[in-house]
Amino acid sequence: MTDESGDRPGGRPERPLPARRQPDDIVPARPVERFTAPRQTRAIGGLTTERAAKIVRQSGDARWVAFLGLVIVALFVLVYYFYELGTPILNTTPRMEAQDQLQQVTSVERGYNLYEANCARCHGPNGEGGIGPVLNDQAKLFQHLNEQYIHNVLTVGGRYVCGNPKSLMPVWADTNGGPLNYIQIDDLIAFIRAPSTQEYEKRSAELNEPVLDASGKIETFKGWRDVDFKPDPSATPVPDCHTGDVGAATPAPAASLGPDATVVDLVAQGVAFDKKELTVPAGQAFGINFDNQDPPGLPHNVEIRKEDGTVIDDPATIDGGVKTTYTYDALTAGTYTFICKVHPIPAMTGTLTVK
Ligand code: HEC
Ligand SMILES: [Cu+2]
Repeated sequence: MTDESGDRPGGRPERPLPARRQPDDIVPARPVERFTAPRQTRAIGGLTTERAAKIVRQSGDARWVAFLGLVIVALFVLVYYFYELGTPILNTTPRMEAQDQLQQVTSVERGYNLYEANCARCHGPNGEGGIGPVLNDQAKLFQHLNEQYIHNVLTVGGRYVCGNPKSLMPVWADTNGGPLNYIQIDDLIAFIRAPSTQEYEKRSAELNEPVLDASGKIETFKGWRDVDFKPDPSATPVPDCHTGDVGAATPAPAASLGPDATVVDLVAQGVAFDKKELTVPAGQAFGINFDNQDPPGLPHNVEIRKEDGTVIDDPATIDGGVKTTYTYDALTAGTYTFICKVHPIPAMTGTLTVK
């Protein structure tokens, strides 16, 4: 049985592809008529009508499949677009933002545990201060306790940031021999700067599972930072390592002392007082002409303490390059300490004799 045998009933012989060329298929070497296809594409003469119809139908099917495929891809792109960027009508959160949000929450929740474990004993469980300065103060959180600064404090410790060789604030970053890695430092920063508008879940540090209170509810905490806080425009920027009240306006002008009141001079320079001994009369208000000759950004004050450490008078700090006259209430005879509250170091501590 050959191809040409034509023994199929009622049909012309079916030609296998490629069609064998007939001599008349050979294109003659004359100029080809424009816009005509070669003869073999025009002639489906070699096919049965059924076969030709099937081919047409099949190619129609293939086009359908291609079209559906395209529709699916187009729909996917559209849906993914809105998934990624948020839908305008349903108001869903864009995926990236949601992811960011989730990460921030996780970071704050881990930071909380790190804070309670490492920092609360000095800065208080809620950042209210204690051995260390207050941290949850809005005036501080507004600008002073920024990411960069906290990062710096935790990396080099209070010793460098506060210029206090005896600083109790340890180095935390493992790059400087501390116990915390950079992710933990970032988590701590996220926690300290967490907004008070958001509620976070307490999670167990080991299992990362929510901590339940006695009634079986998940325990939560809130951030410290009030996002709407605006500092008093007259407030001075909070100095580093500031321990006292913050956000207070610039020191009020000194109350005038009597004309015969004792006013002694004291200079601060290089994070040190120029005098270690001051003497004032007992039972009389007195003043200290205080000259901070350190560069701006290095605030000092002159606080008066009893020998047992009780603070008697705690005037506002003045910035580097500023002079002021502090006035103090009358003291009973005895020995007191005058000290810079920002730098309670030997170089900024002296003895005040009242007699
Ligand atoms: C042993 C006590 C102690 C511990 C623990 C401690 N701190 Fe401190 N921290 C201090 C003291 C004290 C200061 C003030 C620095 C100074 O006077 O030298 C300070 C200062 C700071 C400051 C600067 C505050 C400011 O207003 O400029 C930040 C921020 C801070 N600590 C964060 C932390 C964090 C976060 C932790 C936990 C990882 C921590 N501290 C653990 C004692 C401590
Ligand atoms: Cu000082």
